[in-house]
Amino acid sequence: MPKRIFSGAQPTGNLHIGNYLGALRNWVALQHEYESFFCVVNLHAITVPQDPSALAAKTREVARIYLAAGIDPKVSTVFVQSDVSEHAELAWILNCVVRVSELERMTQYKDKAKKQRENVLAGLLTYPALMAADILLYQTDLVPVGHDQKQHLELTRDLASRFNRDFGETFRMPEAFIPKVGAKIQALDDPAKKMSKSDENVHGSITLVDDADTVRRKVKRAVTDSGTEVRFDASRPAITNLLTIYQLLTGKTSVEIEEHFAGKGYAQLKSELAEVTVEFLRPFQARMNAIGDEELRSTLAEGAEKARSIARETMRAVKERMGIVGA
Ligand code: ATP
Ligand code: LTN
Repeated sequence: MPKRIFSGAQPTGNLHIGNYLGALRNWVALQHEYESFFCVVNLHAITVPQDPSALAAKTREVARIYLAAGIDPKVSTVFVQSDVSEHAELAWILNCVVRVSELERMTQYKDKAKKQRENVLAGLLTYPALMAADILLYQTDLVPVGHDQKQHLELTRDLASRFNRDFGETFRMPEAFIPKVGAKIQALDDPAKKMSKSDENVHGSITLVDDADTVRRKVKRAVTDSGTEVRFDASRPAITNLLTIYQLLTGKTSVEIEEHFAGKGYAQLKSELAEVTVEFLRPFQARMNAIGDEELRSTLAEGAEKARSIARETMRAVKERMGIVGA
């Protein structure tokens, strides 16, 4: 069987350069080496309340973002999670494999539950079972994600090996692919927090749909550290975060970048970072807008068809092993 990749992003909020640098750009780079499945995970999005029409629009926007980022639908399978009902079906089964204690230990659940206070939906707790279903349905080898998904990946592996042990070899063991640089882009307004789509403060992230003036304004407002030197330095997290974004967008090495900024101050770094980001986003947004509605619809329909044929086979094996049989 060919080596496979699966990954996805939620159609909530606005995708930001953290999502791009931590995840999407690696999907693009890896798609030629693996058989790849990139999914818009709309069933994950509803684990917190969503406005229905906004969710539908975001689902299509995220698919456009995948394509604009360079996912080639001739090479990779791009689809929407809810178009392949096997995701929900396997999620239910894995909900009967995972323990509540395991789910309650997930740090993302704990953080998000705190924000929802007493209105936490059951789906927010069981979200990792759905994520494991996404991955295991396709007999995935590699899952390119940002650092925040590491714990979910470890749980997915635990569930795969528990299922294989209890019911017989069924799932391939997936591995996380977390990039060395860019796996955790921090918020521009607070380098102690990750850049996040669900942050109420819009100044924390540069979104992939921001216009040039917005990008310049956000970079200018970004917090900096004490000191003046522009260097990669763990004790100066705000500057190191800006430098990391600059590094990934320019493809330069850290040594080249430090030489370039030697004797220049934070203001120079900000102004160059803003321009590099604007120049990255300009063609990106042009590509997004050039994708026609019909082209998008047919790409997603074909993707769902391809995904379904593989998902169906895994489900058949899962049900047979578990003794789930009907008439
Ligand atoms: P939220 O921040 O609202 O929880 P999210 O951005 O983490 O949302 P997704 O859209 O599902 O949620 O994330 C898509 C991908 O982007 C995942 O692989 C995730 O690990 C990665 N990612 C998210 N935030 C960052 C970040 N700040 N730096 C690097 N990668 C990130
Ligand atoms: N939970 C992920 C999104 C996600 C995902 C997946 C990523 C859902 N299913 C399967 C990789 C593989 C997040 O980033 N919030």
